[in-house]
Amino acid sequence: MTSSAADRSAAPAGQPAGSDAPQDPRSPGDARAAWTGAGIVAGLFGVALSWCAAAMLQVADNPVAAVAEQTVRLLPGPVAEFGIDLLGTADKPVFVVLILLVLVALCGWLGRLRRHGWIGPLTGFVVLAAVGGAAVVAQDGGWRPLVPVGAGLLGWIGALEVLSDPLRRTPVRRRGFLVAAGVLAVGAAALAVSGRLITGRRQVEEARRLLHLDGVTVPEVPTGVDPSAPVPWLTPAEEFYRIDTAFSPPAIDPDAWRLRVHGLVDRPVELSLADLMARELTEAWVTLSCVSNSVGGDLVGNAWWSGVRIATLLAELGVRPDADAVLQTSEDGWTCLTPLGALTDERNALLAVAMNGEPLSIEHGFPVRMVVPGLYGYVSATKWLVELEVTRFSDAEGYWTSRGWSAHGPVKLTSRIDVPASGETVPAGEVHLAGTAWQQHTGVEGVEVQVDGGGWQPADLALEPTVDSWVQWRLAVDLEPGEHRVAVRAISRTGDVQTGVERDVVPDGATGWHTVTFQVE
Ligand SMILES: Nc1nc2c(c(=O)[nH]1)N[C@H]1C(S)=C(S)[C@@H](COP(=O)(O)O)O[C@H]1N2
Ligand SMILES: [Mo]
Repeated sequence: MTSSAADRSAAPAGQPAGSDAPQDPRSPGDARAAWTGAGIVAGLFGVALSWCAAAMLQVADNPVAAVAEQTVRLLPGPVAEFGIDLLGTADKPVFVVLILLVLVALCGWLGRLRRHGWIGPLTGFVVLAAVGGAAVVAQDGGWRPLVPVGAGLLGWIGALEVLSDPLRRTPVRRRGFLVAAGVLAVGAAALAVSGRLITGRRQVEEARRLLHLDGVTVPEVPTGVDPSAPVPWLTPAEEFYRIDTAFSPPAIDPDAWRLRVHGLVDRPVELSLADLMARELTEAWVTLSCVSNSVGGDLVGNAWWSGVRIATLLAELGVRPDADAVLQTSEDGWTCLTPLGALTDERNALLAVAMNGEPLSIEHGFPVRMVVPGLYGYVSATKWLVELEVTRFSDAEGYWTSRGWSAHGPVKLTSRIDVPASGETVPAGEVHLAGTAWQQHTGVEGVEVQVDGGGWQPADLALEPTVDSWVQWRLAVDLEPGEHRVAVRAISRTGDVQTGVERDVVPDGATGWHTVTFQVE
């Protein structure tokens, strides 16, 4: 007990060891506590590492849970029943916690043994890992579940090595030890949280896969849109731009999901997904775009949305006359404030459950999000929606509005050149120009193209099946070899001509003509 470097340093000159000075940070008792602490921190780190590895490898059970499960199986029937009786449905988690406590206590003891060398703790770790390994194999079979066990074992050894180094120095490096212990503890917590997030997400993905949404139809690309357009009419979910403040997208269990609608309404409600699906479903092509999209940018996508019209719901709930806005809140706390008018007029403002004929992906708001044609996403398109509060602009503020963006966010008239790209080289002769244009809820009447600063020429438009979707345009022009510059502008169905004045995205969306420069050879 007194042979280690830590203990030698525990009796500095002039202070008798074992005197009544237990507060001395370098006393023997304190050294023992430090070694125990090292064992415990290393133990937690290894367990967290194995848990996270199990989650990443999609192994059904992590080693601790597997040991719990197998122990319950090995218990004599009456004992197990007694436990289940006593603890009810909490029996499993309680048992896992018990095993964790025993494990951590054992690791603390192995940490103390480390003072005398590696043989004791190594033997102990290997025995514990063997127990875990036996349990996961009994549970799952195969070699895969052994990987997390191995990772945990290496985690134990590595962490204990890192922690023993400062304790074995003369004098003991207290600071070094505390810093290492702190870093490993934070690392263990981060691993445990990631493991939880990964498993949570997997469970929700499975629930999403099994979810059947009655009445949702697969999109049929309308005849009349351009099948050979450089940017396809329908944007698949995986390619749809994604903008949110979520560090990792919330994984919401669709069975547990509720939408609370309250505020300035006569009859507040709380809806489950089943309640929502019992209502009439509306499906529509709607283009969604972001206020942060720069001129010519690609923060825009077009999808077939299925959902419930928010206007009908609000009408049933009886909106008070003094209301002029709806505050939307997401599961992750993000908010936006939407003009009430955009949610109650004839447009298809939807509580969307499906995108392109499938339940929303987790990234795009599963299980329910808002889609409001004509407004930028930051004031209208809340993903992972959980709450709607009918309110007033004078009483509430949304996430981005409180950070300098405009309170109202109507989509501006926009057009884009998709081919040729700037810097591209194309063969001389007939050059094919093509792109997209949009102003949701208003609609695009025409698109004009300007070549090398000349006059504006009308482009051919494909079908725009609804004013809420984008429209594809194309134009073939004869061009001589050399450098050329092409600009585009749209004309809205209300007769507005897209402005050439260049403005930045802040506070309410960029303006200016998209221009490309390319070589003809
Ligand atoms: N919960 C939540 N919803 C959100 C956001 C967010 O940060 N959090 N961003 C909004 C913005 S700015 C846009 S442009 C759209 C983008 O939706 P998408 O990621 O499905 O394309 O979502 C909106 N909904
Ligand atoms: Mo956005």
